[in-house]
Amino acid sequence: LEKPVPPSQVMEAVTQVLQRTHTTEAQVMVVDDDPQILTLLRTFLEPWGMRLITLSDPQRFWDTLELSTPDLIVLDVEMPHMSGIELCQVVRNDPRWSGLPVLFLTGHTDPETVHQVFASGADDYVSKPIVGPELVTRIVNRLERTQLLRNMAETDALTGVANRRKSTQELGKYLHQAERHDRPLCLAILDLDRFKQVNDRYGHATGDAVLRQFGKLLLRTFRSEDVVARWGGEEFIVGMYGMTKHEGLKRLNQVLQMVNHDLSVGPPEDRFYVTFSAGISEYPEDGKDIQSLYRTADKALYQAKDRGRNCVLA
Ligand code: GH3
Ligand code: MG
Ligand code: MG
Ligand code: MG
Ligand code: MG
Repeated sequence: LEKPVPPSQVMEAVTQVLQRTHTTEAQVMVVDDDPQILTLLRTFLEPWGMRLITLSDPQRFWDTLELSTPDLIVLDVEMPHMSGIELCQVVRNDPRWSGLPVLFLTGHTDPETVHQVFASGADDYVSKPIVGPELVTRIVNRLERTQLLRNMAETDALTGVANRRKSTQELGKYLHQAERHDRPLCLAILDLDRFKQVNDRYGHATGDAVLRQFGKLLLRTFRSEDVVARWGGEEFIVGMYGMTKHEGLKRLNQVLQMVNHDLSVGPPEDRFYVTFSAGISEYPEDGKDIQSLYRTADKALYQAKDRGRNCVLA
């Protein structure tokens, strides 16, 4: 089953990759009809902090996949009832799992099997007998690439806060949770005041720098579980699970004070003090979906602008 223990340099290389990537907390789902292989993978992967979900019956694959939402799956090629190749094809055609990395274990490395493995949409394969360090590094590299792509797809490139796509997903999850547990959720829209002036007076690059500083301040200020995102242009949103409008208003006013105190640009004789206006809505009283919550918050934002800006209204 197992090739001889690898030399210490190899283990050192694995350690380096893991230190670089911080992917050790990943959940890895392994499907193999051979229980010995499952045990072997446990001994290889668990010491690196990976959490394993092992499955010897491929017929339980879909239920397990939905329940455990792994970061990567490892599939055996030959199993009773269903081959790993068939499973991989279905995974790739399901939008929920199409981005999930799939790695194969196979005893057959003939060109036809290898071709079928990759044609099914696999990302990589490891041949049996399994060599521990090779398996670990292949898995870690794959997790690293996936994480990188995910970060790029979810992050606003200018400010580093979440982008619209990511925040819409997150808000959707929180709304489900709020409904299930009968909890409030507070949505705030923040729009920088007279931001066109920043660009006109100091140039676009300075405008960009202000947006970056503003994003940083928001990330510093809100809880890690809050949804902080750039919705577009000089407009940001914050979603606060479990918070009422009243609590949200209080926190946004604190942020406004910080911005008033900390954010300004331009030379002393031509200083621009950054301010923002914000509107707030609350689930469920102002709306039950993102669109209606957004609409209500946007109305409040409009009123805040109308009232002279640099204020928060609910
Ligand atoms: P108001 O107080 O009514 O919101 O005034 P405003 O000037 O902020 O609003 P307006 O919608 O007229 O202008 C928004 C400005 O934000 C114009 C646009 O050039 C600028 N902006 C949007 N995105 C970016 C960006 O990524 N970088 C920079 N530098 N400016 C941006
Ligand atoms: Mg098998
Ligand atoms: Mg504006
Ligand atoms: Mg505007
Ligand atoms: Mg705007």
